[in-house]
Amino acid sequence: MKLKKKPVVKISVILLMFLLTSLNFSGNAKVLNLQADKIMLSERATANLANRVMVLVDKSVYDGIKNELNQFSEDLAEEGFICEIYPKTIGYSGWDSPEDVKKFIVSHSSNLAGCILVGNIPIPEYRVEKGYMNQPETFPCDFYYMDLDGNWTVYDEGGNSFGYYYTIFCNHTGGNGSKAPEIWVGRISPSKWIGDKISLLKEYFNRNHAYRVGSLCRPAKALLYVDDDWAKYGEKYKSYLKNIYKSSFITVINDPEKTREENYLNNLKKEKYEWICLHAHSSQLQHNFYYSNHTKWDSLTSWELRKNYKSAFFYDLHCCEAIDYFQEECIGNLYLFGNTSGLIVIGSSKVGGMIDDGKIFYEKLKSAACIGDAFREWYSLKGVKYPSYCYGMMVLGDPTLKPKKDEKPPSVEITSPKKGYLYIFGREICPLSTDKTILIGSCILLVEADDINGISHVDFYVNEELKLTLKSKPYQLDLKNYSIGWYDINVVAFDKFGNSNSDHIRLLLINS
Ligand SMILES: [Ca+2]
Ligand SMILES: [Ca+2]
Ligand SMILES: [Ca+2]
Repeated sequence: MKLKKKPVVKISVILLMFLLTSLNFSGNAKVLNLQADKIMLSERATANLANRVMVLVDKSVYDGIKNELNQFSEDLAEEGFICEIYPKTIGYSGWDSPEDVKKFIVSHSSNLAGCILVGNIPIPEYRVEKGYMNQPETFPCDFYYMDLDGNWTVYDEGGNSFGYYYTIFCNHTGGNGSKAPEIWVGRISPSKWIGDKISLLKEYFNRNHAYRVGSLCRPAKALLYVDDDWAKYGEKYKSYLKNIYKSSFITVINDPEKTREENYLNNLKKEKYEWICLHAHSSQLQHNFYYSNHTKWDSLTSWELRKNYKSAFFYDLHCCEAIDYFQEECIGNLYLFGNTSGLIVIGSSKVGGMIDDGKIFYEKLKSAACIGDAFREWYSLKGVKYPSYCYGMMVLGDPTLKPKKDEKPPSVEITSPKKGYLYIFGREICPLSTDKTILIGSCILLVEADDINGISHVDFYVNEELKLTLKSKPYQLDLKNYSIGWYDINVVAFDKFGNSNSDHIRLLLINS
């Protein structure tokens, strides 16, 4: 039966009078633990960390990305960095060689946390006499820019196809300083092969901004993907990742017959993970995944990574040569620019990588202010000791980033009954001229709660007493057993990181 409007209004007036004269009125229940987003304005300053960041920009791309770089600089300032941008011509009239660039960095190194190299900044190379298979190896080595006071012997130098002088270094010693790095370095340089350089750089800095302000986000989940030759170390590697991700938020895939190209790609395409750690045999342009008892393999090439997947933000590649900058279209660079979410890629330009499989890096990252700081510490403690295995380790992307802790509370709302409405037997009748709700007959209270990292549970308080805890949907409380009277109902939703948020309703129940 459809109720006519007039009698309902009469009922609401009568009930309103009851409402206003009610002795039970006790005001709003307190809001529990409502958290706001935090911005740590001077985290680096209070922690007494070096806080200058220099962005060295290839002049040929600078004009096209000026606005994005200014935004980047403002974003870094919000996080306690002082960001300085230095555009310069690459070649004879500007930065012509790795030594030129290094000289510039050293002469501006006071309170310097790190450098970000944008565009075709000269690539230092290093030569080890006994590299892979005990043979000499020469490879890109940005570590040369990270160590500001050690001694690097020139092995060879000359003109190269990039239009500046190449320099190959060897025999790195502490000299009058130390072999350990003083700063971190990150390289952001798309190749023409991937797409239009200016557009790719704009997109990179735009998503960097989006990540910082929270509009680009993923669940705090990591994928640890380990191919056959390291499969048995899956749990060990997971224990490293546990420094930054909750155990239940780390997916380990290490079944040798499962770890294959297609399976990896399917995981890569999901917007499920924030961090991907991959252990797989690789070369500059591909990963190889073994199967069929290690007798066959299939390959994922960098070509296949040019598909604009909305993949993870952070990549830790335990993959030989994945960041070999002799190939600008190396697979590492495709993780950074071949999709719409790459922010940082850590990997090696040579055969080898992190000799401790990242143990120290992840331990440091737990408390480090940014990935760059943890990476620099890993080099100091591990990398410097093993030139022939570790000196190819580099970071592509912006090392000031770090996976965010989830400090954002979930959303929670009592969607029914609505505040300030009259209900008869659960049916919404009309709004009242008050924010209190009146229920004639029983009703089910419905709550919607959501969070990027999932809801742990929802608590229902009735007149400040915890009546119900629900760990899964639907989040609802049936009021049928409650007798006539006034009720303050507070619902508190918790996400899986312990952040909470609440909603409240005060209602009059007229029940039989
Ligand atoms: Ca040093
Ligand atoms: Ca496999
Ligand atoms: Ca959250």
